Amino acid sequence: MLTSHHRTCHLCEANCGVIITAEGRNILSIKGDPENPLSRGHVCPKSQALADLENDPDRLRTPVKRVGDDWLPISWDTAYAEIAARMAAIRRAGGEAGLYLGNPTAHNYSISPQVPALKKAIGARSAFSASTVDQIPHQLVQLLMFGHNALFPIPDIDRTQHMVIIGGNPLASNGSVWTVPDVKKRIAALQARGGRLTVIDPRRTETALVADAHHFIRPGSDPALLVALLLALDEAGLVNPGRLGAMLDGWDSVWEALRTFEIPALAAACGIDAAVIHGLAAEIGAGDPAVVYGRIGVSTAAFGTLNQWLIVLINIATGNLDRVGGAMFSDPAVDIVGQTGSGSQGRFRSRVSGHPELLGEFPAVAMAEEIATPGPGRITALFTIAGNPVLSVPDGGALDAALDTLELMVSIDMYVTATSAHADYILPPCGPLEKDHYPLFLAPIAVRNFAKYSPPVFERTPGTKSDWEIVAELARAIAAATGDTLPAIVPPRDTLDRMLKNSPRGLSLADIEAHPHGLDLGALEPRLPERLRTPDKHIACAPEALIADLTGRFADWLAEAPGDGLVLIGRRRVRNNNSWLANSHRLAKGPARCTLMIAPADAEARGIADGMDVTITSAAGRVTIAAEISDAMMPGVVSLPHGFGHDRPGIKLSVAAQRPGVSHNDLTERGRIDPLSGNAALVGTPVLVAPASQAVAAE
Ligand SMILES: Nc1nc2c(c(=O)[nH]1)N[C@H]1C(S)=C(S)[C@@H](COP(=O)(O)OP(=O)(O)OC[C@H]3O[C@@H](n4cnc5c(=O)[nH]c(N)nc54)[C@H](O)[C@@H]3O)O[C@H]1N2
Ligand SMILES: Nc1nc2c(c(=O)[nH]1)N[C@H]1C(S)=C(S)[C@@H](COP(=O)(O)OP(=O)(O)OC[C@H]3O[C@@H](n4cnc5c(=O)[nH]c(N)nc54)[C@H](O)[C@@H]3O)O[C@H]1N2
Ligand code: SF4
Ligand SMILES: [Mo]
Repeated sequence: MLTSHHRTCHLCEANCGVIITAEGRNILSIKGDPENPLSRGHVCPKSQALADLENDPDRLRTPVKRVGDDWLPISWDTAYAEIAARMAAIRRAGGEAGLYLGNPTAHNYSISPQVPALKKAIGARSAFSASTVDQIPHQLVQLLMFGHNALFPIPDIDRTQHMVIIGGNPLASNGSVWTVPDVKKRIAALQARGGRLTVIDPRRTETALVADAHHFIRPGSDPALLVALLLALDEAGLVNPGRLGAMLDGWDSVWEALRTFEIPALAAACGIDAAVIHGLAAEIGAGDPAVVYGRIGVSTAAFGTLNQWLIVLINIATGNLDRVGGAMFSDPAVDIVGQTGSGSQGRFRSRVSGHPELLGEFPAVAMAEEIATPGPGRITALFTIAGNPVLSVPDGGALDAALDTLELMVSIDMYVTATSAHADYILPPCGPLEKDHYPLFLAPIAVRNFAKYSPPVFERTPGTKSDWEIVAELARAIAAATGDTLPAIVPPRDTLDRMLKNSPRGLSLADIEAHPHGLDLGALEPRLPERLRTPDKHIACAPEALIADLTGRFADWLAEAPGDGLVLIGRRRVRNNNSWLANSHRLAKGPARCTLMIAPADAEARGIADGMDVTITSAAGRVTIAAEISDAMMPGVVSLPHGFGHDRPGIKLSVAAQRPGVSHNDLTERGRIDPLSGNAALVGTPVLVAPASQAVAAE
């Protein structure tokens, strides 16, 4: 029998509506849902991987236990009992447990409500997640300025007249911290109404190619551009916060700090002409709605928090924060802001490097040292949920080695990956289309207020479990073994229904289920000052830590002469998804995607020809991969995608293994972080690049 299912693609933040047609369990087609109010029929090639994931023979179907180099299928009860007994013994002996939550936990609404129970059961002091290789600087800035870490300003691309994208490539990524399906059409619409897109990126990206202007920038130097833009606005008399003026605290202190800098030196430091900076300031300050947005290239940088703060300041200075066509706040069906604490900072510190906790977590870069460094409090048991930090976190080689020293490691993952290959037990969730879906964390950052619930497409295969059940049941088993008690498990649909009803819109899950294409809750509307969570409903423009970072660390950096060697940045391609979709037949097709892009002059200076194998060496490690000579690269900058390296020992990904690539994070350094947020500085790693034949000859 043919069945048709309205579903949300959960693979990336865009949350496109799809229509899946199936005959029994055989998927016949996956198409965009034209009636989805948010995605309007858009899908990208990755949507087709939903079928590959469901059917992948490499996907684990039962819990497995490591026996030597083999994996022995075991029952859930046996897995829970053995893990619980081992964890209880570790706790009795005073051992510490750690937890890593990977990116897909943000796309599975039912997992996170169960995590606190597991954290309690294993007694974990140390939680790590993908947040600290990603968006934590946004959250810190929002906590400091708006009073809640989850108050994300959303670029209102559909109504702006000038969008500036700094260090983001939504044409490949489909948008991030910005749920904006079909961004290409939205950009075309912006241009059709006479608006402009400017892209600032060290690579002429897919997004740069459709932009009205693109400027190369020296990796890591973005605060120089952002400060210069603010000063240029000021010089031209274009600082005009408008109605925001009454809400601004510390505005004068901001300018006092900014005016210690001068545009010529800043322009020289970022590699963008002063005239271009003045021109851009004139455009975004002209009074039409405009919005500046910055993503991975500026978040995962040594000045990540400073960058995000300066971006908010520009949007304030031009009167575009909380303005139609500017950077706006949502009114989502589930209001996370109203139902969670604002966020914590610095309540305790990590054992080895003394990193302050932020939102209850330590930086992901600290995981390896917390496992490897002997002494009381050392992590000897690690639980990973939907994460592959060996490939995703700086200095994967160090983590690789550290994981082997653990007494117990449990991975909740459906594959044997570079990370789960180290586990003692792998507990796999059921197929992705056997789970329900709600965009709990993504709907609140969407370009329209919307809600969509997707029931499972297929009935659960007998004997399989959803992630949330695994986390909840494992927690209870461990608690029972250690003599703790945990509250009864609340099914996720009930939690979701309660969160919906407790939100200002007061919708129920049934209300949302009545709209299989998704429920449009309207365009974003101005929400300040009511939406602010600061005690006085003011925006704290001059957080002490940021002023100090600007006038201290950044000023020192600016005074230093720039290095003249190559620096490495990353890239995303439409057909990749972080470390894990490489096992999809459909996505793996086409040209090799793990290549080192290098500018023609840099290649020539090193005797590198197109397609030649080159070695890339950093302070953390060395890899060898083919070069791709491209004039899309800024001279002095090379680009390598992350999430590859699928030939590490033990990995069982037969499609991915055919073209394994190398891991970018064998080159990134654990010591390069943004000290304010603990975020990894993934961009701008100093590297040496040489023909592989020379490296061999030298050894
Ligand atoms: N050099 C460099 N490194 C980076 C980045 C970069 O730009 N450059 N980007 C960083 C960013 S932004 C992120 S978000 C991180 C991501 O890094 P991670 O947090 O490690 O996430 P993924 O690489 O997406 O790995 C997801 C893992 O979860 C499994 N998985 C997928 N879906 C599910 C599910 O539904 N349930 C369960 N239980 N498991 C599932 C997959 O098999 C895979 O092993 O990487 C970061 N690392
Ligand atoms: N197809 C696909 N889509 C994805 C993902 C994926 O792996 N594949 N991952 C998802 C995830 S987890 C995330 S977080 C998002 C990320 O979404 P985006 O941030 O849009 O994705 P990136 O392609 O990493 O874009 C970062 C850009 O920053 C540039 N850049 C590097 N260094 C600098 C710098 O110092 N300054 C400036 N100004 N720019 C710099 C890079 O050249 C790159 O073009 O994508 C999501 N969507
Ligand atoms: S853009 Fe993202 S959500 Fe949309 S189809 Fe592609 S992977 Fe799925
Ligand atoms: Mo991410």
